Order: sequence, then C-alpha cells, then structure tokens
Amino acid sequence: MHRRLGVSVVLAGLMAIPLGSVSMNVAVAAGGVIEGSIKATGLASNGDAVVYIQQMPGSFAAPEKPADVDQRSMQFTPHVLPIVAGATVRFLNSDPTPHNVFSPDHEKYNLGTWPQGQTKDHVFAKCAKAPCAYVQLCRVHPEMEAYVVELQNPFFAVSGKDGSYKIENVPPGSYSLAVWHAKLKSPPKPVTVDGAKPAVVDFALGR
Ligand SMILES: [Cu+2]
Repeated sequence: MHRRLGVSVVLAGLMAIPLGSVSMNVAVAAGGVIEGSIKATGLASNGDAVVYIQQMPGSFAAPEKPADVDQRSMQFTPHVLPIVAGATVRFLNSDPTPHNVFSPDHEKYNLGTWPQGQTKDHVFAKCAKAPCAYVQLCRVHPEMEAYVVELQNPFFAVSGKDGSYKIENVPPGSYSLAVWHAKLKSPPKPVTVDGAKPAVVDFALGR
C-alpha cells in the first residue's frame, strides 16, 4: 500500500515539472538544489557571503512575516541578512543597553534608539538594481556593523564559516549565479538546475 502511494506521488511530481515556469507553487515542488563552497581569499572566515540567482523570471512578493535582526551582546545577529526586495526587517534590542539602528545607504533611515526588549520595523524600498546592500550601524556603538542585502528573488543562501552554501527548491532553468560579500568579489557564474541532482558551483572571492 505504502509503495503504491509513493509511486503515485513521484508521478505527480514529474507531471508537474512542465508547469514550473508558470506557477511558483508547482515550481517549488519540482525544484532543484544549487550548492558549493566559497573561498574568501585572505580572510579567516569563508562565511557571510550571499550566493544568489541574479534574475529569476517573474516577480516575487516579500514575505508577510518580517525577517529578524537581533542586537545582542553588542553585535547584530545575523551579520549578513539577504531579503527579497520590499521585505520588512524587525530589529530587536536584546541588550540591557540602548541601541540605535541606521543606514546611510539607498533610501537611508534612522530608526532611533530604543531599550532592551523593544523592536522596530523597517520596510525596505524596492531597490532599482539588485543587489542593494545596506550597512546597518548603531550611533551608540560605532564598532557595530552588519548588512542587509536586498535581492530580486528568494533563491539565495549565506555561506557558513566553512564556506559551504545550499540553495534549495530552485525552479529548473539556466541562471546567472552571483555572490555578494562585504569586502570581496567574484564574477557571476552560469548554473543550470534540472531538479535531478544538485548543481555544484564554487567561488573563489578576491579583492
Ligand atoms: Cu549599539
């Protein structure tokens, strides 16, 4: 019984593939994986690189749920946060000291300074040409720094300290895969996702 059920699910999945280009939901069901590793030449960590598909056909609504950035132990966490254009980020202060959040980039904002346990939201304007990187700063603590990186679509991942990254549920197709890093860069690379096996793309970042 269980085996029969499994086969029918697989068949339904295969039949859904040709519809991938017209329906987001179906495309996700038949999606593939892009994975690989980042080498951040000259840096101690290979982390905090954003790997993303430069341009995906269609338009992508930002999620209703805000993405979270925490100010904790005198640091922004996460250090690098990719978002879809137009997304909301909720900044939380978890420290006993007041923190501020501002950015001098793009539409520019200063959300003010607020105490422990409180949050403030910022809705990011849709940037003209992704990626739009916004440095996040705190007027109270000049050493605090982080980044929000606004992208055209939600097919992105942030590399771990070991450099590994994985983008899942990517609709089959051929794309340009790009990397954003606060200090380093690399040209984009072509990638083809067929949904059958992971596409492996490695990047060596340099100055
Ligand atoms: Cu601060």
